[in-house]
Amino acid sequence: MKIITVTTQAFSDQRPGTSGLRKKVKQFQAPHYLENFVQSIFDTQTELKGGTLVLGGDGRYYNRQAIQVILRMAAANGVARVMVGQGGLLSTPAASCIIRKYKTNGGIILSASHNPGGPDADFGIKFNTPNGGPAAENVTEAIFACTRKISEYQTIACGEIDLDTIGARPLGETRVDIIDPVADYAALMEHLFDFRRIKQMFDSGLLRMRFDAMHAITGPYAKHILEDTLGAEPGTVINGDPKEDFGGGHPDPNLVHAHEVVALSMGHNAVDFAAASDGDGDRSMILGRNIFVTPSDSLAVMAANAHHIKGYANGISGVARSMPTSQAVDRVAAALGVDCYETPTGWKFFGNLLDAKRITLCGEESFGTGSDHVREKDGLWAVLFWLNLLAVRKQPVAKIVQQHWQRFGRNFYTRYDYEGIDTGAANDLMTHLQMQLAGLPGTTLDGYKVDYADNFAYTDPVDGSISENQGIRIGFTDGSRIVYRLSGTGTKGATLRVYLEAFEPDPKKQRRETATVMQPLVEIATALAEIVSRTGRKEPTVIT
Ligand code: G16
Repeated sequence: MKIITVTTQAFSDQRPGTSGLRKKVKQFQAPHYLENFVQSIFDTQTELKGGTLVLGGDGRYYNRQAIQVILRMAAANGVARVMVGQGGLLSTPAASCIIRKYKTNGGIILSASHNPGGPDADFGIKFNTPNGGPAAENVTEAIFACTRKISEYQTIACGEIDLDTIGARPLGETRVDIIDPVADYAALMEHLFDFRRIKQMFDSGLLRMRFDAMHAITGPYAKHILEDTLGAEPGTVINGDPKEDFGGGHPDPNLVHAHEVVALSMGHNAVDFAAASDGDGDRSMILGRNIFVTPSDSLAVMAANAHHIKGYANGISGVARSMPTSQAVDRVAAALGVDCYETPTGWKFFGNLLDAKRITLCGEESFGTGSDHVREKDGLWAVLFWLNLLAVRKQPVAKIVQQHWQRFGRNFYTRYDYEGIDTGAANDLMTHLQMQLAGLPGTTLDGYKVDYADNFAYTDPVDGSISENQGIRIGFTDGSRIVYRLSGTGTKGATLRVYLEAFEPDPKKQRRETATVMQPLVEIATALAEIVSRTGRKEPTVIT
């Protein structure tokens, strides 16, 4: 096998964001763009030489081509073995599961998650470390530093590698294993959840559900687990065939983009339980009959009910949530007497806490929940957790959630996204907020007294690393909050996220409409940041 060294020039824009490097497909197709980033992974993650790499993606446009490029470079860089999901497919949580189960040296996951796919849409790449989780900031910064000075990369010349036939084959000195993308993940789920009980619930016709795979990666996983193994009726999984452009849709499981399954969960003929997952299978949206469970509430309900679930029956060691996620789970942690951590946005910040066994469950408002079973958030896992809970408690979703609010209080929650705004204007808006922080505590905004106002910084309790500038928090004395952040996952301009939360302990007031309850906070948040004049937007692009 002849190794070819290709001369290249560095790009200046390859710093990974919240979750890896995400750009337009066209940018990744530019000569050397993908190769430079991949070589920077091999140059910095030296244990991959002679080691094992897991490789797969969410099946979006350019997935197959990128896998061919990476396999050739892996062979040239002396990787001993590459485990590739059949067809180049691996959901993000399945990749995490496989990295851990086979004690590999890490994985490369190709995905732009919930962003649209297709020739004019988005692509992404991220490296997961041997613990199965997204690389921590010191690793992504090292990869970024390498991309800034790279001058050559290694590859080999070879024909198209067959990605579709399961089995092992040589590629130069490297062994390529094409593996079943579903089997290991499905086995892990069966270990965690009471499949017998869930199957009984489906067999007895007590529960009708729909799962929207949004033409993305979870289709094959959901069909195998929900329909073939657990006996949910055929047709339970909708939009279950992965497509390179996600059927032209936006595979983001929220009330706006997953409207098809939302509609099936509302009205007289509504199903009892519904859910959706995203492009790469790590996000989840949970719906009951005529009720949307916010991701923050879902995390809190899971924490409060974990003892009902086989895999967590011995109790949970602690919980964590990202800073903008509602404080609902904090109240559960207090009641259970376990620690609760507030981390910056980004699943990578949960890794150390999980590895150190300080937490068992964690989650984010951005439709992600997970546990110590892998080191990624996990969409189908969340669905199975709820199914197991429904099988045990034998109550509708709405009842379970309302009883939770009665016991712990309700954290009303909403998020306003202003997508694709001018980057300069977005940065100026954040600076404008920053400059007001010192003067806010003690003042009253439209009847809400400011308790604290800061720019969130996090010191990792395990390794002491510090992450600053993680979003502006304004907390009020009644427990409500406004949080502002700029997204780290967009590919066009800037996205301003405004997160709003209000606490209601009185059960008689917990059934009010979220929009009505949040309106005063929306007005304060909009005025304080001068959103309309600074961004030119009267309304957000998406409200979730
Ligand atoms: C990623 C991260 C999450 C984060 C989300 C939104 O999710 O893994 O931790 O909450 O992006 O981030 P941002 O607000 O910066 O856009 P995913 O599902 O896109 O990989």
